[in-house]
Amino acid sequence: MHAWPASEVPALPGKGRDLQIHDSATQGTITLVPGPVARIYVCGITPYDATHIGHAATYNAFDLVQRLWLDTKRQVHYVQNVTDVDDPLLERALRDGHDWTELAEREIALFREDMTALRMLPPQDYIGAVEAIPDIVPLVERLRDAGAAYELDGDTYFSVESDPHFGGVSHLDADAMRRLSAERGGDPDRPGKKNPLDPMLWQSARPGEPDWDGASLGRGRPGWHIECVAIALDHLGVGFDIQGGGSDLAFPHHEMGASHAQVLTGEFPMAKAYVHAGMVALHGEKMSKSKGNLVFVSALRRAGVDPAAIRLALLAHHYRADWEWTDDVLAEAVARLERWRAAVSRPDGLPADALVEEVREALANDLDAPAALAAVDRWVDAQNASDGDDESAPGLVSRTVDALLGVAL
Ligand code: 5CA
Ligand code: ZN
Repeated sequence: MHAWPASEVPALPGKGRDLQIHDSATQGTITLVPGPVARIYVCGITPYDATHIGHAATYNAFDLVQRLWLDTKRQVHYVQNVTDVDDPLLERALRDGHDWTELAEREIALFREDMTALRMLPPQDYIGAVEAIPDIVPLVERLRDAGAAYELDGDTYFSVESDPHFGGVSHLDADAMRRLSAERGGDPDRPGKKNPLDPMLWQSARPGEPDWDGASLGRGRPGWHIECVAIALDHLGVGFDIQGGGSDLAFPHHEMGASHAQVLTGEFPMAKAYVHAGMVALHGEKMSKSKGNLVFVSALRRAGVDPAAIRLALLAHHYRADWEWTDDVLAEAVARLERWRAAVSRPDGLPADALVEEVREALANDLDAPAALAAVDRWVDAQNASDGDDESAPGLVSRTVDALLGVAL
């Protein structure tokens, strides 16, 4: 599947620092020192509704990671999936009388437009679940042959007890796991399972639903967690630097994925760091497609909001915080964008070499985008209040904000 066009990333003088990032698996901050090619897998959308601000905030966090790594003069291998077949997508298509493939295609197209407008750098590999089925089936067969999967009325389940490290990504107790499993696509109450938490690896064909050739598994469709494991292992291999997503993916999705990969590769966890972004809320509740309390990026764009202002609104919140979208959040971002643009549109200004280092330092410190914005604010305020004569300064600030924060001034 094709991704979206990359905006150019200006090169900055000097070199960025290595990223210190909070890792859910070790429950602490670790310093990531990738090889010459940094490897990241970010869980993509389930395309049954348009990109909302919550999605945009999560992808913004991982875009910062990519920009930081590029600034350390590494290459980045970024993989993202699209869950283009799953229960919520099929249910929405059925509810609205649409063909599920057309619904998915339309929403993926809109997501590409939104990502492009927000200057999110694209993944090199943008892979749909459907196109990954030929890679998924043999992995499920291997799990079964290793004794880590079992059949229940034609469906194939993963046995969480086959992984001694199970629980090592999300660190939740059994009650919380059971509750979240029911909320997030699992079926803990289905009779006959060995452990209520066991997730589906391969669901046998159901009447009225799409199905594919599953070789010895029979016709059917893939489970959600094995989808991301297959795509990640296939394109990045085990031991890649970051697996990322919103905090609602820590359990069961990333937990189950790490367990699948442990049985398949002997390594745990699959990624060096499990990075989780906070949840964006609207009117006091997590923005979610299932609840419908959404602010769409595309709707804001249609209403004439500058995508750079949307991006600044996202950057004003630390990626790990849960926060609420309000009109004030957007108004502040619009005002900040105007101030910044005025400051860099002058022909000269205050030297900005120190600012480049401050932004680098802020981002390397667990992606502290609010601290980076505060540093730029300080330069902008001083610049607007003085008459510096460094002719290279406004351009350097523009390039810094563009390269490291993805904001075009
Ligand atoms: N396709 C799966 C991942 S493999 C999925 O979770 N799709 S999604 O469309 O539901 O979400 C896409 C990404 O946006 C996920 O990382 C999810 O954690 C994140 N996300 C969803 N809602 C919010 C929210 N309100 N705030 C922040 N991030 C969110
Ligand atoms: Zn995923």
